[in-house]
Amino acid sequence: MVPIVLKFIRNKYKQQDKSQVKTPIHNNNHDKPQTEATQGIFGKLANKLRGTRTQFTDKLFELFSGRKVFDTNRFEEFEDLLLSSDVGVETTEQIITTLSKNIKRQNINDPQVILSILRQQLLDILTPCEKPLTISSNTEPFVILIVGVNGAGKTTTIGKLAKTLQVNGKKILLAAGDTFRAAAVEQLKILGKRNKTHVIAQQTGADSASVIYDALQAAKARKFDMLIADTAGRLHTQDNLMKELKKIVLVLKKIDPNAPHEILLVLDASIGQNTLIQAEKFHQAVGINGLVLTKLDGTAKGGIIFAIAKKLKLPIRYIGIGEGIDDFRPFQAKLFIDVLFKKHPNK
Ligand SMILES: Nc1nc2c(ncn2[C@@H]2O[C@H](COP(=O)(O)OP(=O)(O)OP(=O)(O)O)[C@@H](O)[C@H]2O)c(=O)[nH]1
Ligand SMILES: [Mg+2]
Repeated sequence: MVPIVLKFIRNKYKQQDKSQVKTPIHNNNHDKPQTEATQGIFGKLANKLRGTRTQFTDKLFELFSGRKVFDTNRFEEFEDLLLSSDVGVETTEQIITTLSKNIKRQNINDPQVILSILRQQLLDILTPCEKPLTISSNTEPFVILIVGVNGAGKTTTIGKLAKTLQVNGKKILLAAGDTFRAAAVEQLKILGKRNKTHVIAQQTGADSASVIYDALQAAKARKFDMLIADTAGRLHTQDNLMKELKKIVLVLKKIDPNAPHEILLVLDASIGQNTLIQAEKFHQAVGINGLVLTKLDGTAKGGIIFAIAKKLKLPIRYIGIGEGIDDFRPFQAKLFIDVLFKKHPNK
């Protein structure tokens, strides 16, 4: 039976919803005691997610505090909170339904216990998406294709990713596959210079697939560990974009049938439910291996991560939490939830 409040929400928000050895690059080490370094990471993430924490966490604590017995009538407010944090109608319904069942089954009314059940439920949604990028030890070069709509943060992510991987000792070549936008090649060259990373580029208007093909040949000949290829976010039509991406994948396979080894879709968290539609289109066209969720710092609606996890079921490899080169983290579900459930010190 659908709880009455869900029917209310459905009506209210109907319009809104439209063979190899692998080496993990990052060790998440959840269970280790917090060292100074991890506390630093926690603090930074808490600070970067303050938009979402103000919108979601503060209101959540308000809703579940000050009473000995939780008033189930307040579920309606809780649903509103989830929806206004961009969790999405379907995922909100699932969260509420599961929570109501748990409360009933265990006959619980202590708000703090309900809150801890909710926390676990949200962690359970995110945990399956915590699958760090792994690099096959016998795949050289390992090819990563970066895709996503314009402005999502692809090129910025390439800079951040290249730096992270270089720190892990990888020799990286970048390919300036976004030949559509005049400034795109230049942007990647500047990033390369800053990171001391080689860049293969041609002039604006060149065929993207042939730039990336040449780059893979160069990466092989010059024994790079990895090739990371940028792509356009917008062409004259979206159809053209998907055709171009398919062509890039095809030509790479002529050199290495397993390439690209990772197609990373970059999604801008601040644009909300549209990310789901974008992801479906890219996934249909080329098959996505993992996601990078950017701009989590610039939004109060970080709840989109739950909709993404629940609906797309794709690994979230990294999160972007700022414009700086170090504002980038491998996705860790428990850390994310811990930060989200951390009370502001002054509240
Ligand atoms: N606040 C914030 N800004 C970001 C983040 N990632 C990228 N940006 C900014 O988003 C804008 C677009 O980033 P780009 O990396 O150029 O995006 P793109 O996907 O390459 O865009 P096109 O090349 O036009 O397809 C830039 O101003 C970046 O600084 C992030 O995690 N947080
Ligand atoms: Mg770009």
